[in-house]
Amino acid sequence: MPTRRHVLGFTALSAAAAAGLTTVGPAAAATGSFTPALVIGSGYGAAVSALRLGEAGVRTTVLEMGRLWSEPADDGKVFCAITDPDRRSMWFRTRTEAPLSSFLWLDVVDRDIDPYPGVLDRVDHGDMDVYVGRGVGGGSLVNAGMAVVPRREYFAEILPGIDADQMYDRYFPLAQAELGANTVGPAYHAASDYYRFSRIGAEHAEAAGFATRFVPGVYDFDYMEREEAGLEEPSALAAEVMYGNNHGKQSLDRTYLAAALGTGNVTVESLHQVRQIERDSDGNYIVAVDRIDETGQTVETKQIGCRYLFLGAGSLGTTELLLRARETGTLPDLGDAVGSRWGPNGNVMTARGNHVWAPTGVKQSTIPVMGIDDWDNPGARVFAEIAPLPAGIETWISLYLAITDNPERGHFTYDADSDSARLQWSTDQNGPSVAAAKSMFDRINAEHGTAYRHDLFGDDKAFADDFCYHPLGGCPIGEATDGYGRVNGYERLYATDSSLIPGSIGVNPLVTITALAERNLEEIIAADVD
Ligand code: FAE
Repeated sequence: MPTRRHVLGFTALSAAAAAGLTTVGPAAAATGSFTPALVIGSGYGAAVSALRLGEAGVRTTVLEMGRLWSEPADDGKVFCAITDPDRRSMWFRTRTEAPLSSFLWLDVVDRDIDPYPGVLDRVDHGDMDVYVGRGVGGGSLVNAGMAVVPRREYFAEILPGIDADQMYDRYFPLAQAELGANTVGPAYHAASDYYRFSRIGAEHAEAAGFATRFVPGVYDFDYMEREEAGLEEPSALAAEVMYGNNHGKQSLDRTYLAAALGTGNVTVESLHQVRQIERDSDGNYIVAVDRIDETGQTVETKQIGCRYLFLGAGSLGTTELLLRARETGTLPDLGDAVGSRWGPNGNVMTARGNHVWAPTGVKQSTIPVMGIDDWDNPGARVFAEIAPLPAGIETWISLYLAITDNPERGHFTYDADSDSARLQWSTDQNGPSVAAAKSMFDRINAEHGTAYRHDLFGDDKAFADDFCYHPLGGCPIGEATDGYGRVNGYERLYATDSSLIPGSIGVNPLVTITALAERNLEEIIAADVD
C-alpha cells in the first residue's frame, strides 16, 4: 500500500525526469562534496539500503549509471515493447540482443537501434552473457517481477551462517510486503486468453507427473485484470516487460526508492557511473564518478567522499569495483574471496513445440505466474518457470526458464588492459543445468509426443546455456564479508546486493536479495552508524 512517503518520493522522481534533471532529492553531491552515506547502484540491495539509511536520518546519496525512467518519450511512452524495440531497449547498442535470437533459425527478432542508455544490458563474458537492468531501479525495471521465497532447506544449505528462522519469520515477509508481492487470481488465470500458455505448460507438466504451483509477483494483478477489461492502459498484456513496463509493475522506483526519497534524506543521481574507490587518511571513502550524457560521453568527473559506503551495483558491478580496488591497490587489504563463488543460479532456457491442437495463444501476458517444481528430485533439482513468448502470432511454443541446482562456480579475474572484471566460466560448467532441465523436459516431451525447438537460441541449440538472468555471487557473505555484508579488511564498507549470494538460490532471486539486505541493514544501522 503506497504511503505518503511513497507518493512524495515518486512525485519528486517524476518531476525531476520531466524537468530533464538527472538529480532527485535535496542538495546533490556536487564536485568535491562529502555525504555521510553513499550507495552505489539502485537495484534491490541498494534501494533497501537507501530507505533504511534515510529513515534512520542518515543523509545518503545513491549513484546510478543508468537513466531515470519516468518521463514519456515522443510516442507518449516511457518504455518500448519487446515486439517493437527502439533505442530505449538496450544499453548503448546498435542492434538489440534478445535472449531468443531467432525464429525458424531466421534472424527476425533483433532490430537495429541507435545507441542510447537503454534499460537492458547484456554483458558479454564469453561463454556466459549476463542480462542486467540499467536505470534508477536496476533489475526491477526489466525483470518479470516473480517474487519467490526459496525453499527453506535449500536456503539453509546455501547460506548456513544465516539464521533461517529470522529470515522466514521476519525478513522474507517484510520484503514481500514492501515490494508489493501479490498473486494472480486463480479464476482469472483459468479463464484469460492471455494465460493459455501458462495453463498448457502446467497441464503438460502435471500429466507427466510433475507438481506445479502459482508463484507471487510484483506486477499488480488487479491492474492486469482491469487491462484485460479495457479499463486501463495495457502493459503486461501489450508485450511490455524486458525493455520496461509502462504500467502495472511495482518496480523499485515506485516502492523502496520512492519511500527512500520520501524520507527527505536521500538524493538519487542518475547517469553517474562509479569508476574507482579509495580511502583517505581519515578512513573515509573517496569515490571517483563519471557523469555521462545520453551519448555515453563523460561530461564531468567527480570525487565524492563518504563515511559509509554501500555497494549495490549488482553481482557484476559490485564485484568489479572491489576487484579493481584490490588489484590496482586502492583498497589493497581486500581478501582473496572477492571475485569468488559466482553462479548463474543454474539458469537454462528451453522450448518445446506443441501439437497444432495445443496452441499457446496469440495473446500472452508477459508476466509468468506458474512454476514446475521438482526440487525434491535429488537427481535433478529443477524449478522451471513457465514463461510467455508474446510474439503476437500463434507459435505453439512452450518456453521455460529452468532454475537448477548446479554446484559449479565461476570466479572473476581483473584484466588490466580493459580495467574490468572478467568472468571465468566455461560452457561445460552449465552441463549439470542442461542435464537436469533435460531430464524434466524429456519426460514431458515423452508424455505428449512433442519435441524441443532447436530454432530459437542460435546454433541449433535446444538449451540456451550461454546467458543468464540471475547472476549471483562475487562477494560471498561470510567469506568476502562478515555475516552481515561488512567487507573484510575495511570498516564501514558494505556489499548489499546479489553479489553476497554464492551462485545459487533455487528460485528467482529478487526476494532473497531484498530480504537479506533488510536483515543486514538492520544490524549495520544499529551497530555501525553513529
Ligand atoms: P541490480 O538490480 O542488478 O542493480 C544494480 C544497479 O547498479 C543497476 O541499476 C546498474 O546499472 C547499477 N550499476 C552497476 N555498476 C555501477 C557503477 N559502477 N556505478 C553506478 N551504478 C552501477 O542489483 N529476478 C526475480 O527474482 N524474478 C524475476 O522474475 C526476474 N526476472 C528477470 C528478468 C530479466 C530479463 C532479468 C535481466 C533479470 C531478472 N531477474 C528476476 C533477476 C533480478 O532482476 C536480479 O537478480 C536483481 O535485479 C539483482 O539485484 P541487485 O540488487 O543485485
